[in-house]
Amino acid sequence: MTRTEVCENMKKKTIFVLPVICLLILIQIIIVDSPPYSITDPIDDVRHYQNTTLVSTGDFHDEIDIKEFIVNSLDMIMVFDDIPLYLTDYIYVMTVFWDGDSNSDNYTYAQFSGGTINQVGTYLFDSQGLPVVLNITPGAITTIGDTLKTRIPSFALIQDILNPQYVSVHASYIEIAGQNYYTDNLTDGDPISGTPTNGSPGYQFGIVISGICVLVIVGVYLTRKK
Ligand SMILES: [Ca+2]
Ligand SMILES: [Ca+2]
Repeated sequence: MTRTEVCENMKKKTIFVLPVICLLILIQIIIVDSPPYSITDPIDDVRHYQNTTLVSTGDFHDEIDIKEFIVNSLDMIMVFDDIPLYLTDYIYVMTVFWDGDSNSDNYTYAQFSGGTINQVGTYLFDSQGLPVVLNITPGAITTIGDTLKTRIPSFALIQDILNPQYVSVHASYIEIAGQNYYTDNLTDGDPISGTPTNGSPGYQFGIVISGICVLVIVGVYLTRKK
């Protein structure tokens, strides 16, 4: 190969490689520069139930007192008044419904509880309601200071990740001895009367399922402790 041919070859390679490099840089810029989705919750608004009766609302168990919930292009983050605990009798749940078409029930569900359950899953469906992504990642949730953070499985496949359709996050502590139940939750979006995307049967079904999951966990704890 002559020197001229080598130069020509390099030029051709550059023509192909350069756009790819530019695209990668652009993706990085978009990920870094996009402002995250964030919702806030007051501090000292933890509800205290005894048996099933609401006793008071106030400054109880800072480790479940939600301050903020954040979604960036990669992660979901819950911020508390104190360090969240991966211990028996504690339950932390994050449920986020994503953008989709009229038949969508795309969502990510994360659970961190009891010192035994640490799991996050993303479930995405096509326009026929058939599953296209079912990505469950065990052990992905970590505590960092006063936060609980998890990478969102298949984040790159979620449309409009910084503009979720509906968010429901929840933290609770069960004190069996005194039949005390402490809980704080934060929601955003309307699960019933939102846009047509929000109102699909699958979407509401998903919310009911996540609610049932919490109830089942609480039931298991109460039964175990009797
Ligand atoms: Ca507090
Ligand atoms: Ca709170």
